[in-house]
Amino acid sequence: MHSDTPATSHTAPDAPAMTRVTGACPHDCPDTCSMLVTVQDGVAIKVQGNPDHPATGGALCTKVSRYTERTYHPERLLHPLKRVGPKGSGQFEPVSWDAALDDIAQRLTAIAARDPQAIQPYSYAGTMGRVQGEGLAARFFNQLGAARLDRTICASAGAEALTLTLGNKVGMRVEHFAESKLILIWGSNAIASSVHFWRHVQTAKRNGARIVCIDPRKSETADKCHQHIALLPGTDAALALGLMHELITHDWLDHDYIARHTLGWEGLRERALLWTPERTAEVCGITADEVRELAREYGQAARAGEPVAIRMNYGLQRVRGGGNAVRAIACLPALVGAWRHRAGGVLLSSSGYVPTQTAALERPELLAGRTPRTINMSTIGDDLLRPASPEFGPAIEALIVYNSNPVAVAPDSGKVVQGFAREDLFTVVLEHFKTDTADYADYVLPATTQLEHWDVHSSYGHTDILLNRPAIAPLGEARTNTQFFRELAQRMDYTDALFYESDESLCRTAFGDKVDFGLLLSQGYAPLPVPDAPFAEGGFPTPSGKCEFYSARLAARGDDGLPDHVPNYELAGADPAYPLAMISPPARNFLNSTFVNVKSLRDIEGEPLVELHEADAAQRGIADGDEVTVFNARGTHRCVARVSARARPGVVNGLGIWWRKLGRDGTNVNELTSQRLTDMGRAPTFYDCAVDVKKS
Ligand SMILES: Nc1nc2c(c(=O)[nH]1)N[C@H]1C(S)=C(S)[C@@H](COP(=O)(O)OP(=O)(O)OC[C@H]3O[C@@H](n4cnc5c(=O)[nH]c(N)nc54)[C@H](O)[C@@H]3O)O[C@H]1N2
Ligand SMILES: Nc1nc2c(c(=O)[nH]1)N[C@H]1C(S)=C(S)[C@@H](COP(=O)(O)OP(=O)(O)OC[C@H]3O[C@@H](n4cnc5c(=O)[nH]c(N)nc54)[C@H](O)[C@@H]3O)O[C@H]1N2
Ligand SMILES: [Mo]
Repeated sequence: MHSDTPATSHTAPDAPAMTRVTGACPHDCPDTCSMLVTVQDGVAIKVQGNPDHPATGGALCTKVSRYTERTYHPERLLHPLKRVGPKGSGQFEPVSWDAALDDIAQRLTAIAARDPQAIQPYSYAGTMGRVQGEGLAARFFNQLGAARLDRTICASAGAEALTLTLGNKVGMRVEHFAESKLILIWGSNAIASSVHFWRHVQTAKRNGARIVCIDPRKSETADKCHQHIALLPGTDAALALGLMHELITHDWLDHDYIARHTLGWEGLRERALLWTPERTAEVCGITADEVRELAREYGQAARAGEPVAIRMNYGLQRVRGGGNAVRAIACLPALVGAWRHRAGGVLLSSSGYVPTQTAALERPELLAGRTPRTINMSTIGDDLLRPASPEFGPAIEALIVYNSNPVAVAPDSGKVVQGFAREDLFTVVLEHFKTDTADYADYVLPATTQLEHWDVHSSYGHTDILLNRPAIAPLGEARTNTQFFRELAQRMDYTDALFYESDESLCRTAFGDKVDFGLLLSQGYAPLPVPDAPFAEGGFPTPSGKCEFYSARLAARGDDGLPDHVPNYELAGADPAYPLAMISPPARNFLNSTFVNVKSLRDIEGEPLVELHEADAAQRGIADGDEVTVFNARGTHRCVARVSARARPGVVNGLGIWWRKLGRDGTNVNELTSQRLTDMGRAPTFYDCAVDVKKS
C-alpha cells in the first residue's frame, strides 16, 4: 500500500514532503516489475523495486534503477522540433505544439483523401503499456483507415509455434521453477534479460537442481550453470529431435501421458528416430555425448518423478526455422510427462493468460468494413522503398513512429535508412530522445516517460497485472502519446467521445471487469487466476485438446505438420566469402536500443564490439581490442574485436543494439542482418546471418 502515501520514516521534520508512488516498469522484458518512485518537491529522486510485489521481490535491474538518470537526461526532448536540414542530418528548429499538430493534421488529411493506406503507423514496445501503446492510437488509425502494422519484430515466430503446439502462449508459472530439479535454460541469457526468473533458478540450485544452458554464446548465464551446451545458431530443433531419439530408444517416456494427452505421436516418433546422437551432433556442432548425456538427465529425472523444466526464451526463434525449433522443444515435456508436476513443463510466455479487452481498447468497428493493407514491421526497409503498384497499393507516404526506434532495431539497416531518407516521405516521431529514427523525422515530438503518465501493464513472464501512476508532472512540453492522438483527432474533426477517453479511464478499459481495479489502485498489482499445473491432466487449448506434436493447421497450409530441423538461410561457410555466423543478442545494460544514451550504462558496455573465438581471431590476425570490419553482401560495420571465450568457434557475437550514431562508422549490427522471415509468425531472422570479419 505504497500508493501516494507519505514515506514519513525518511523525512526529516522540516524537510519538504516526500511521497512514494507505485508504478510499473514499462520495458519489453518478461519480468514487468512493480516500481516505487520516491518524489521530493515534484522531482523523482529514486526508483526502487517494490518489496511487496512477489515477482519483483524489491529489486530492479541495473538499467531501470537508473531511471531518474534517463528521465532527467540533459538530452531529453522537451520541446517539439521541426526539420530544417536534409533527412537524417538531425537538424531541427523549435516549433510550437499547435503549429506542428496543425501541419501534421493537414498533411495526413491530404494523403487520406487520396488513400489512407499510404499512412503507416510504426510502433513497438518502447513502452509495453496498454494505454500509451496501441489503445487510443489504434482507434485513431482505425477511423482514418490507415495501413495496419504486423508487429513481428520480437516474438511472433515463437508465439505462433507455441500456440500451434500447446494451444496458447501459456505454460509453467515462473515462480515454480524454484521447485524444479533440472532446468534447461534454452536460448535465454536470463541473468541479463530476466533477472527475476534467475532468482528462482538460484533457489532451485540451492535445493540441488541441475542447471543447463543451451546457447551458442557463453553468456553470463552460461557461466553460472552446471553445464553449457554451445550449439550452432539455428540448430535447436535438431537438438530437441536428438534428445527425443534418446528418450525413445531408452524408453524414458511417459506412455500414459502420450496416449491420453498428445496428438501425432507415431509420426513424431518416426521423425525423431532419424536423429541419432551422431547426426544431431554433426548438425549442432557439439558432441554426441552431449546429446546422450542431456537426454539421460532429462529422461531419467522425469522417470524418477522429479520435476524437469525448460525456460525457453526468444533468442532461439530469430532464425529461419525458429518456429519449428520452438515447436520441437515444446513437445519435450509431454513426452516425459513433465507437465504432471507444477515445477515441470516449459515456459516461453505467459501472455496467453492475460485478459486484454482488445476490442474495447482498439475499437475495430471504426474500420467500418474496410480492410486496410498490413505492412510487416520487419520488412519496413523494403516496404518504404516500394513504388505504388496494384498488388502493393500506394507507396508509403507518411509514417507515424512511436515507442520504437526502427532505424536502429529493424533488420537490413542499409535499406531502412534509404527508406527513411526519402525526401517525399512525411515522418513524425514521438520520442524521449533524438534517436537514430528521430534524425529522419519531419517532426520530432517530445513524449512523456513512465514517470509522467498513467498506464496498465501485463507481463509475459509472471501472471500479475500492474498499474502505473504518474509520479511527476510531464517535463518541459512533453505530452503523452494518447494526447498526441487526441489532438490530431480533434483537428481531423473526429467527434466521437471514444477518441477523447482519458488515460485513467483507458486503464480501466484495458482489462474491463477481468481485473480488480480497486486492487490495482490500492496495491499497484493484481494477480490473474492461473492454474497451478496447467496441463497435469492434459486439457491443452488446441483444437484437439491435446499437445499437438502434429499440427493439422500447419499441414492445411502446406507446411510440415511435424516439427523438423529447418537449416538457416545463411549457413556459415555455405558461401565461402562468409564463413562465420553472427548472432546479435541484447547487451546486459541496454534494453534493445533504449538506455544506450544513458552515460552510466553506456560506460559499462563500452562501445560496439564483436566477440570472436581465439581460433577465428588468430586465423585473421586479429588481436583483442583491434578495430575490425564485420561484413557481408548487405553491408559493413566497424567496431572493436573482443577475443573471448564467450564466442564459440565459427560464431561471432555482436552485442546489440547500439545507436548507429554512437558507433565508430555510424552503423550497428543491423547493417548486416537480413529481411528474410521465419518459418512461422512472419518474424525477422536477426540471428541467421553469415558474415566475415577482417582487421580494419
Ligand atoms: N538486459 C536486457 N534485457 C532484455 C532485453 C535487452 O535488450 N537487454 N531485451 C528484452 C526483449 S525485447 C526480449 S524479446 C527478451 C528476450 O529476449 P531474448 O532474445 O530471448 O534475449 P536473451 O535472454 O538475451 O536470450 C537470447 C539468448 O539466445 C542466444 N541465442 C542466439 N541464437 C540462438 C540459437 O540459435 N539457439 C539458442 N539456443 N540460443 C541462441 C543468445 O546468445 C542469447 O544469450 O529480453 C528482454 N530483456
Ligand atoms: N540485431 C538485432 N536487432 C534486434 C534484436 C536483436 O536481438 N538483434 N531484438 C529485436 C527485438 S526482440 C525487439 S523487441 C526490437 C525492439 O525494438 P523497439 O521496440 O523499437 O525497442 P527500443 O529499441 O527499445 O526503442 C523503443 C523506443 O521507444 C521510446 N519510448 C519509450 N517509451 C515511450 C513512450 O512512452 N512514448 C514514446 N513516444 N516513446 C517511447 C524509447 O525512447 C525508445 O527509443 O528490436 C529488435 N532488433
Ligand atoms: Mo523483444
